[in-house]
Amino acid sequence: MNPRSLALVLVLSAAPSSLLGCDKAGAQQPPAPAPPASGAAVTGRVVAITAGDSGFVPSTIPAVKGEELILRFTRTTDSDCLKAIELPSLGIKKDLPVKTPVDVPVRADKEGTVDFQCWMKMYKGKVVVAAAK
Ligand SMILES: [Cu+2]
Repeated sequence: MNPRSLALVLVLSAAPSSLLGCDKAGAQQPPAPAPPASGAAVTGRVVAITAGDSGFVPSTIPAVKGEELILRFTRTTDSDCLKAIELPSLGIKKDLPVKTPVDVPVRADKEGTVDFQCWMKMYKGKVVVAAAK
């Protein structure tokens, strides 16, 4: 056996064990950390919105395209009318416990309006997204 073929044998015999080691290392990796709780990772302008007997205050929220908002709804009425809210265009529905702020992140990624409303579609409000300057 000449030195060149010996080297080849060494490479070939080393390959499977290095692959095995690679697999083993992969299997031993800890699972990816759990994603943060809903809303925790979103940063943006917080807009406090009161959901009370007269509906949403404010009911119109101006925004600029590209902006990230956190709509912080606080229900101040015992009325079941506002026990839940929805943002149909974003497919978001959330319960609104009394006097408990509920954050709804909204990415204003296109011009137009993003409507929000009580679950009965009685009270309504909207985020109005304008073009970035
Ligand atoms: Cu309602």
